[in-house]
Amino acid sequence: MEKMSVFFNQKQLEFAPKYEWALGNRIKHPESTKRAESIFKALSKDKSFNIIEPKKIPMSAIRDVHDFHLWTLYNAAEQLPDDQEFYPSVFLQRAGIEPNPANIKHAGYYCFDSGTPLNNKTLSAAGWSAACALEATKTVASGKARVAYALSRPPGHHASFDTYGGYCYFNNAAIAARELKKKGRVAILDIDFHHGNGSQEIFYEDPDVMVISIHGDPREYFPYLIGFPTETGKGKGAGFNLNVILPTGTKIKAYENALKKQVFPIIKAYEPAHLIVSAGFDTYRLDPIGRFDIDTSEYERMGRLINDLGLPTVILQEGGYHTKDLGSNVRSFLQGFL
Ligand code: Q9C
Ligand code: ZN
Repeated sequence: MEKMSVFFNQKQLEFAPKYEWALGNRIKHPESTKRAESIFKALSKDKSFNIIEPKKIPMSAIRDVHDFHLWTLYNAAEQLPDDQEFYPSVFLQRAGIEPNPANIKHAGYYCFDSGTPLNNKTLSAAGWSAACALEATKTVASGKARVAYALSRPPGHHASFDTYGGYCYFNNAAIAARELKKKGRVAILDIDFHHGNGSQEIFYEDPDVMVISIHGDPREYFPYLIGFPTETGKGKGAGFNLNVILPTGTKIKAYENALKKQVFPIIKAYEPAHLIVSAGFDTYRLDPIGRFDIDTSEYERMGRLINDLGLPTVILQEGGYHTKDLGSNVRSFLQGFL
């Protein structure tokens, strides 16, 4: 039996955000280390998976996608004392001076929400998360496997070229897409409950990377200001971005319909050489943040449908905040590819 490669580095667990400010309320941070532990546990006791530790943070691949100012800023955060987490107090986009990313007080220039803290472990964890994504990508790009999974945590799809937010610091899907672009067209299918605004922005004018996101209505849910069906790409990228909004309470039947009727025909017509799945599990019926109604066993069906596209596929972990069931949900989804 062929095993699926899974990429994860224990160093990712050293970053443990404590709380977020959610619409003015201080809540326990949903993106806890328990998420990755739940997934790690579920996959390590299943013989179908082979867990591999990436050995190097891919600085140049990160530089290919992001303004180096983000790196400099996270690097400045390494000077914070243990256990202090930093939230900017000022979010001025129309600054009177050139922002200095080495000054953590300027973080608000790069940060777009109040849920994504910096501490002295952020850079390392986000770097190793990107490493997982790139190793999974190389495994697929080299033809060593048709499908691979990166336990990329912290997640990535909300981070743009020069902004961070939504618990995301480096855009793992974009890092994967840049690598895969060397071998032809790439499609990113984002099934996280939230719109993948960072991925959309990075490839908005790029006809060689199509970005498709299926998500809850931004008029009601994060990131509020972006993710509408009218956003279809720009310049050479016009027509290569697709946003599909599904209603609160969406069940597997309606989700499947959206995949089969709206999404798959577009992917097939595009004929990508590779597929990247930004796999969020905050669509789970018990998720504390997302508001869809997908059950554990139904993720396997979702996985199988995507697998039936027959494309070489890199699966990247994004959201999913019901920590107890997250591992089973991921495992179920990945089984759909086996
Ligand atoms: N009370 C991802 O799933 N805050 N990010 C929500 C809920 C932001 C989610 C507040 C949600 C970001 C990768
Ligand atoms: Zn999400």
